[in-house]
Amino acid sequence: MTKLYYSPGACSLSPHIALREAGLPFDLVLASTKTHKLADGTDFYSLNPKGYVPLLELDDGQRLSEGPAIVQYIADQAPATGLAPAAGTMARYRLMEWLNFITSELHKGFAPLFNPAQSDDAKALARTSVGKRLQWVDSQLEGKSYLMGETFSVADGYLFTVAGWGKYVGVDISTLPQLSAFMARVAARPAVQAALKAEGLLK
Ligand SMILES: N[C@@H](CCC(=O)N[C@@H](CS)C(=O)NCC(=O)O)C(=O)O
Repeated sequence: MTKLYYSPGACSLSPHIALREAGLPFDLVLASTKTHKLADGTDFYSLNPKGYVPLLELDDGQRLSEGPAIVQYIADQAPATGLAPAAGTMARYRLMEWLNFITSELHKGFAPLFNPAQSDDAKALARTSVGKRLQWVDSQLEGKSYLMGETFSVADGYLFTVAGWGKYVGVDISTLPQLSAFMARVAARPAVQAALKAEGLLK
């Protein structure tokens, strides 16, 4: 059985949503980002030397890390779902363009805000920079239900995960109408509700 190593509400929520949207069977395995241990005491570094979630373990024992690669792998297991356009098409490169933007500009842009060692000045800069990026995302959602148009893709699950961190670290997205509507639209999807419940983020 495929395993997804996750931590509640972390970036691993993105492949978690993708697995549920794809309708694939999987086990969800808690890997604390604080202790880097599994519930049975296994050192998570022995599974992923980089120490971070998400990590996907395939049926044959291979392990795949890095969120953007993992979600594309998942999408390609269920091509009929449209979670990713076919490889080699221009639309697939557009999806990769979004995934790379979300991972490098947004996901890592939020990182200083979760780091207690960062100064207030560094955090203020990070808030401004992430805020600008999210403003641009808001403009890109104008007239569209999802980043790629009317079809939900793995980039949407990733954006939903990362933009959802704003409320914990003082990045207000309520002033961004398209992004706010997008967040509500994605949150209402049954697979997303199920993922949030499974991670204990929704009653
Ligand atoms: N480049 C990685 C970054 C993953 C990442 O930042 N994971 C965080 C949670 S959102 C984590 O596990 N942090 C704990 C640690 O690095 O020890 C990816 O895109 O998958």
